[in-house]
Amino acid sequence: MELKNYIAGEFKESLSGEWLDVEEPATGRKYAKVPLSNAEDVEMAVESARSARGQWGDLSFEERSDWLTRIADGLELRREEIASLESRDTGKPITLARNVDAERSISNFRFFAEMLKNHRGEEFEMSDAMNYVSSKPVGVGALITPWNLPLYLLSWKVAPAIGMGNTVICKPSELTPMTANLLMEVIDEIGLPAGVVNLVHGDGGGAGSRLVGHPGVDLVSFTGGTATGAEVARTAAPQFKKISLELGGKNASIVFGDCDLDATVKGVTRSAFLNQGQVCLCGSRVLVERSIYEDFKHEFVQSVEDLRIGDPASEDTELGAIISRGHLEKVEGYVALSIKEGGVCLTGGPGSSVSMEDRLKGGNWMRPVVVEGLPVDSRCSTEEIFGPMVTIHPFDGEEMAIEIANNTRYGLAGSVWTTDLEKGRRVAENMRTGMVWVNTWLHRDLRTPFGGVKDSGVGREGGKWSLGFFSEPLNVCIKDNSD
Ligand code: TXE
Repeated sequence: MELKNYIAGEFKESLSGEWLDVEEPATGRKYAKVPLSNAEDVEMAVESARSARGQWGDLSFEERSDWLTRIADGLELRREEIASLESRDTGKPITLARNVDAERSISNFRFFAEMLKNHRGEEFEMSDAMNYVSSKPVGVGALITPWNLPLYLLSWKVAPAIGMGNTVICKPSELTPMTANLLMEVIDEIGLPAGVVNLVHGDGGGAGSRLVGHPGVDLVSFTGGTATGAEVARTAAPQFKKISLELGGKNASIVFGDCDLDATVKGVTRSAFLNQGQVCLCGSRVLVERSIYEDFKHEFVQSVEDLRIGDPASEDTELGAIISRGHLEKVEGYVALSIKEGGVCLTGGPGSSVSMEDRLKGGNWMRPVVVEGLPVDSRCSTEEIFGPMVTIHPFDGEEMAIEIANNTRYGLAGSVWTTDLEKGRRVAENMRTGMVWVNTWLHRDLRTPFGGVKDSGVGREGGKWSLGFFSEPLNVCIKDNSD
């Protein structure tokens, strides 16, 4: 299958004539090609988005809300296709692709459609004048997304961006382009005005960085690795573009002695290994109060070993394949490093490969790994690994737990597991992150702010934070001088 760019309401081949192969993580086989777009493709996409700005920005919030609902309806009709494309493209289990990726991609459009219907400006009265604050579009947005939650994250950006009157250019990860293409098909079918949503495929250093640096792009919303985020900021900041960066994480799951053990083991296992640990929110450091360390460890390792690894297309698979050969090698490198740093693998580890059969033989497979005994400041305990490998550490008391949790350059998320809710809240308040869950994980209310601090990024998206980022407030102060 050969994908095309989507520019000015038309599917177009790249002017470069060059392609990138798309591989299926579960088999290692090439199964599609995406255009390796060049500067001219980016130029056309920016031109298309700029020409569509005026008319689109002039529509009312209600009219744009109706368009978002039509996109959601179009995606709804292809819900199962989204799930199977996403599962094949990323290697994630089909049940996860169905219940999380397909579900959230549709609800992102519905959620923002609803928010827009109720969107009103603000008023601030003075003794002698009145202020009216209205939201204006920023202009053209570059929306750059990673491979772990392809349509979920793209829809999270497209919906509020066009909802607030911007026109956009999407640049999905070159590793997982399929559902972005499906979204363009839906947008084309429903007849969204040409140029409002454009898409250029290609690599980060090519199409991605050209978009970020293009003077015709007014804002950049980026989700991906921290090093790439720094590069995006370096390029965009001197042009004073609005930037939102959602980057990596090294999130702690803090387990107290008074937790509900069964529910916590289940919750911490899910938080550590969902999507093979390839979610920026994954709890990759498990901190356990010493009083229950041995009991918890035993139950946790058992629960990790019970996870069913297998064909992503199979309904009972719980752990699928790793996104790419390169990424698998990176994660395996960390497993080897953990031994050098003094760790002991409680399950999985160097050499404990997964033997898959038939068509899955050439895929990127690895067993989940749990490592104990590492210093809390070791590389494996503080760097983002982004795979099915977690470290486990004992702690004594709240203060020590907080200190270890904060001992990393990242600050995205975390979770606290305790039946003492007051303590849960106290600990959460002291974690230097953007989000903390108590007795749950990845429990999302789309109205809440999403994003992190420190090297986990800049800014927040979600609910009114998205509407704020994707718009410019205009304050008009009116004084009535007539008597
Ligand atoms: O991300 P990249 P990758 C982390 C994780 C992973 C690492 C690298 O640690 O190992 O990032 O993953 C585009 N200008 N996360 O290589 O490179 C690129 O084409 C503009 C965390 O996939 O950051 C893709 O569309 N764009 C993360 C997107 O940026 C550029 C999820 C992300 O690619 C670019 C995924 C450039 N110079 C990985 N270079 C999370 N926080 O959820 C690349 N891109």
